[in-house]
Amino acid sequence: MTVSSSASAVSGASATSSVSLASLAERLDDAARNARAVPQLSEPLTLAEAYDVQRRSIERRLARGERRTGLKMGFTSKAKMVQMGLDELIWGRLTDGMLVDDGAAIDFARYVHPRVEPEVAFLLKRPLAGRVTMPEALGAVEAVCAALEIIDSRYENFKFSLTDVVADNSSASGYVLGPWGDPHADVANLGMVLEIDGRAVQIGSSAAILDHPLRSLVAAARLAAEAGETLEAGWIVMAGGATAAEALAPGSRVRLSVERLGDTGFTVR
Ligand code: OOG
Ligand code: MG
Repeated sequence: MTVSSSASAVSGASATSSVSLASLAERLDDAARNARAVPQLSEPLTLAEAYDVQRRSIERRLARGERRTGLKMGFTSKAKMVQMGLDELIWGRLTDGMLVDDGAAIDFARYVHPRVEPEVAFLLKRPLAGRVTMPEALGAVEAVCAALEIIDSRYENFKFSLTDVVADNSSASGYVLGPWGDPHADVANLGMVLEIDGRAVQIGSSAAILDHPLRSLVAAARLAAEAGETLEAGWIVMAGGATAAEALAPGSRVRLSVERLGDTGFTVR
């Protein structure tokens, strides 16, 4: 009797906490779907629980028919850390529902308060799991491209703690990929110019991304493994913003040029 009641108390407690993680995932998923901001989480979460909320929120998208396409890294540059006031590497999950075709138009109304940032993306031809070296990471890369990330925090005023942003899929909202290029192109220090409406609004270098964007891929393999994930062949890995992000507005015309890798862009309507 004592044993069974304490056993049910224990399972009751874990069920309650998993229900509440599920309800946080639902809250954040709904906020993204309805483009309506929510307050920062008042529930205290560990980092592992925040990633669990993220996983659950993405599972809701997968249950609606979206397909997992990769992983995004965040806070891989000083500029991004300074802009958002956080200094730990974070990551989020990408799905095909977030892909914006190169040159396409997005609807401002489908976002809460979208921003754009210049990145580099890798396409993997082989899985990467756990601790890998830079040469191993490079060996798994099929192609590299200039990429734009559309981030959109689901929290009011784009303000969050580390666990808030992780639970919110690290603000992942959209990604735009330029033409794929040679995986052996030296991407260590490429000039990057982000233009909005024909005006250069951010100028930077791929070296701002952990001194070399490939380091971000190495970190992605390690961090994903901590959550039991392998980076899969065919996945896209977004290396993280090289500069601070810029706010988007209806009518914005966005263009990114990356030295040697080429251009990509989109518009907002
Ligand atoms: C969090 C996502 C950070 C990056 O590239 O550093 C990120 C945010 O800034 O809202 O995507
Ligand atoms: Mg980013």
